Amino acid sequence: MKLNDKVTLITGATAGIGESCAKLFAQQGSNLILIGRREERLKSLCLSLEKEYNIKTIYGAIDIRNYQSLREFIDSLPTKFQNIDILINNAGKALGLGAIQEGLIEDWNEMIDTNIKGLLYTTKLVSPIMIAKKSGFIINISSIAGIVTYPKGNVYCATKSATRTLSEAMAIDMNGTGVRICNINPGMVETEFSLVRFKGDNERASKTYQSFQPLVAEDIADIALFVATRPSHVMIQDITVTPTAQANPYIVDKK
Ligand code: 8X3
Repeated sequence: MKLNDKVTLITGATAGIGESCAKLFAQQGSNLILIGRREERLKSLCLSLEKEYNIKTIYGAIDIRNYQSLREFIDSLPTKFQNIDILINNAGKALGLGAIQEGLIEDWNEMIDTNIKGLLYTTKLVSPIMIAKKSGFIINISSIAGIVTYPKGNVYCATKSATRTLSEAMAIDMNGTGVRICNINPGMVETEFSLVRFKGDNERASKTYQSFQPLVAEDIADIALFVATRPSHVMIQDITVTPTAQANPYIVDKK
């Protein structure tokens, strides 16, 4: 039990990397605050993790684009959840894959509001708690798309590039406070990511991960756990992780 009695807050916890982090951190004894939009999923995840790992959980069925509801939820956390030790800023999405000149304003807004503004809102609410106790860890889930811009990725790539920049900014601005920051840039991970990007087109989504072995959500959760369990003088700042078959967004060894 590496994280006994710690409190970890995870956004986008209902599926994929967020859900895997919840499971892995619970397994190590961390209590959990799970945020997501799908209440039924959050409820059953919390129940099963409490039962299996004997930890405490609380969930908020919140869209992180809504600063007011996020603030009310965090401000009214029961005492035992108030001392947040680890924040995993995971919530994020890609919507559509198309040329910028044909882009949809509502997709752009949703990506920018979730991936950038939602991450900022959560960080603004949680970081003062960490700074007050002179310790904490913020893990931001960015993407290889934030390092290499690929065709038709435009706004999604921009939001992930912003995530990397904000991770760097957090490390600078919180230097000396005891709060550590890590930015993780995953390559292709098979989750609901492509199903969301292609708006429910299952065939198109599953093609993304055909003919090579993609990463799975647990691979990223495993890295987040490693990062979060280093001694307090060690801050891993930036990690890029791809499937062995992927060199960059363009070069994927598909058999
Ligand atoms: C997900 C990875 O390469 O599909 O962020 O953009 S990629």
